[in-house]
Amino acid sequence: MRIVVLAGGVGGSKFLWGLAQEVGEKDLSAIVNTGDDIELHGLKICPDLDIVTYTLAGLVDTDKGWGFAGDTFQCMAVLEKYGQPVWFNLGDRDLATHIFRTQALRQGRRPTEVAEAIHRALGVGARILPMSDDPVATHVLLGNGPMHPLHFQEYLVQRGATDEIRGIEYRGSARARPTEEVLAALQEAEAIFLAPSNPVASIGPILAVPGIRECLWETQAPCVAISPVVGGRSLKGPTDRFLRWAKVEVSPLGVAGLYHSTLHGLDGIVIDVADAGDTSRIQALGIRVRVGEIVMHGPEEKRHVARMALKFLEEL
Ligand code: FO1
Repeated sequence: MRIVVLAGGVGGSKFLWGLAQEVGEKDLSAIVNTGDDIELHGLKICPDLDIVTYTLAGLVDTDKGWGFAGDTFQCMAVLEKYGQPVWFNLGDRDLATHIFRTQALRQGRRPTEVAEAIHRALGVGARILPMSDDPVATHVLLGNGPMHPLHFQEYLVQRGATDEIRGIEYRGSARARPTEEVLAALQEAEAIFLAPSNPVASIGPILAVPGIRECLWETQAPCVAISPVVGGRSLKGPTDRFLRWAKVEVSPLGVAGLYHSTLHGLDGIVIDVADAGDTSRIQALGIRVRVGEIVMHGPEEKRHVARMALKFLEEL
């Protein structure tokens, strides 16, 4: 079965890893958010693509959820001596990825080709596709009076996502086009999952690329979300803050409703036992619900969530 997963970084990669263990990598494609991409030290950094790649390659630092396991940060220490901003921690091995990517892009290779070269070199068999080859940069608008924009990584990492969000912009998205690879993956998909990633900051930029949402409107493939919210809180990061800004209830019901209206119909959602009370209200929207343990720490939990989602799909 050809499976496509729309994914952000840490939550998306955990779900993808579980799926890869259950169904193998051959028919698995990830369409990954690139709105978090940032240029630092003259290098193009694609955090979500790298998190997904390192996770599927079995190389990720599973404690942090990003970067290579066992990486060192000696280059950062020297950059700091040179007075360079070091708030975004780039490991020494991780830097090799950014150097290779930046060079390949400068030579004129497409971001999709470069992402493929990286994940193939690291031994990943699944297809890891940037949502677009065109640049999109997610910015968060802050401030009490006049609003000022901050790049998503500055908001998340530099400022710790503590400020109240006043707005969000997916800069460049209106001009961005999905790649042929993304369109083909969606058209050929027999099942589509929305990973347990931030619906506004991670899945939102993917759906904002003109053409992707339309593909999802038209697809015959079942579309199932895994809730990124458990018991009124984000599984990872500031998802709750972003949902509140979007005036979406911080619950599986809120997430299901958001996807249902954006996609003109969501077939199903996998929610945690802690939220079983939402079931009938989600079903009232015409969305099927599967309840189980969806918090993913260790490998067995990731495989369990994948198995549950696959079984749910069969029964839809
Ligand atoms: N997240 C942090 O909280 N602090 C960091 O210093 C940091 C560095 C980093 C470097 C490479 C990379 O691929 C990811 C990195 N992340 C870091 C994670 C990243 O900011 C976010 O988790 C994702 O963009 C959100 O999906």
